[in-house]
Amino acid sequence: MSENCLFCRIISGDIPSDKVYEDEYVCAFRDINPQAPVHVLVVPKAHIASAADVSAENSLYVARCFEAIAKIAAAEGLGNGYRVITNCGEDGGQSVMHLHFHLIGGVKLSEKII
Ligand code: DGP
Repeated sequence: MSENCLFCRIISGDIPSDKVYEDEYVCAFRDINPQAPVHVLVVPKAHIASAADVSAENSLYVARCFEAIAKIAAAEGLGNGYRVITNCGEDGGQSVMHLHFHLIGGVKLSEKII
């Protein structure tokens, strides 16, 4: 837990959020500024700053995030597909420096970058 980190404070319950999933490793809550009908942030409970900070020591958290994504997507009715995005660092457009995966769906998504 990092005292100054917004997502650590959401995980701890210090700051309220609309949580949709939680387990020992993962917390997931709705994005405050949704870009699609379903827009959930899937966040490791360990403070990992970004994708650039994933290592052999903490990669279990990342694996658990993707296990959670599959469960949340099913629970949110995204059987027809969805997109998972992580922004990394300044050039990648990351604004909150706690690793998170945007789970986006509920509509036919356009604006593919890749
Ligand atoms: P990124 O730009 O990839 O670092 O994504 C950060 C996301 O976090 C952005 O889509 C908006 C969301 N966000 C920022 N502050 C809050 C908050 O206080 N609560 C919730 N639920 N989401 C937030």
